[in-house]
Amino acid sequence: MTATAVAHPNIALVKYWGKADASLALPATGSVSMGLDVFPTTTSVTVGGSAEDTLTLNGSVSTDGALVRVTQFLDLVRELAGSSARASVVTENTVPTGAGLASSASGFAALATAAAAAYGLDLSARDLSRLARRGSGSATRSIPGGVAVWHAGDDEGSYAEPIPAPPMAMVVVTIDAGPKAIGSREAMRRTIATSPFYPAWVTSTTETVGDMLTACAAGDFARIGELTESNALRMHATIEGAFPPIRYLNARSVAVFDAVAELRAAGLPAYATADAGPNVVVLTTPEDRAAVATALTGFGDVIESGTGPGAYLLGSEVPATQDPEAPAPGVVRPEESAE
Ligand code: 2P0
Repeated sequence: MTATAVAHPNIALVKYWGKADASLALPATGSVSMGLDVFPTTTSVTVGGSAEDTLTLNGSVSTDGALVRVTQFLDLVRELAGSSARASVVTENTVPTGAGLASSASGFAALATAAAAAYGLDLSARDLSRLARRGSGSATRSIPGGVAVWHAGDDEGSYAEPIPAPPMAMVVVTIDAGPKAIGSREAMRRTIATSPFYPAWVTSTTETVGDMLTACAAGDFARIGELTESNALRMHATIEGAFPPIRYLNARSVAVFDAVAELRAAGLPAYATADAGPNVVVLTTPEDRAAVATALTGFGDVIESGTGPGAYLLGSEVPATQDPEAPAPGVVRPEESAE
């Protein structure tokens, strides 16, 4: 059985930074995001036909930590499905991997959607979001797409769902598409263990989630924007308070924050945010996205995005052959790609 799914990244307006329970991937606070309509990840999962799980990422066979993480995730799916069959996973990721643009969000949302279908699970949107959470926290929010809240809570209660919000757009300013120096998982651990600001981050972010839900329901774009920029800077301040310190923003990132403040002063609705890397994402309105993108050309590679869809299945197919030794459609076996 093969199933193929597509998912998009999301950018948090109120950030997730820190776990309450690492084994269940429960966040310390809620978070709110906007799903993008650019940088999709397409993932096919074929169950059976191989003795071990395999992962082909952008045409290259993976044998490293990425495969370990995928296998651990598939173990959860197998447990739910009562299956011991191994799977071949083929994924095409158009997000700059590891650059702090949430490649794990679209990646695990697409994997959860495809794997659930391929293993024959019939999950509600809520349960699919809970499943994606176990792969990567931010993937929870890429299941609904759109503007979504991810609830803190226990295993049952920690899922993402869509919320009403005014029309919004984003402009992604890619300053550096290379892998970041320290992954967000390790950086979160270090922040919790050593940043004296972390308890205040948890308290203030819990409040900000409530304020953001109110602003979204009211359609108050300016309030959404100011909460977004403030919460991003609070997250970075908290991270910078770790020991040894972690600093994701560089001088060019800060220059974009300054340029966005100037755009605002000139009357454009624009608010900056940044995740675990130097790239800056600017929240704006659909009417103003082109003007914002034009103004920021020169700071980096500039890409406009509207509000994107939730994760979806492209369709399921039963492989033409039932021969367990035959390669599944579209799957590159390790021996075939060795050249
Ligand atoms: C977010 N980030 O809310 C925050 C803001 C990065 C900065 O979620 O350990 O890759 O897999 O749960 O989801 C990145 O963290 O971490 C992230 P895990 P994830 O988008």
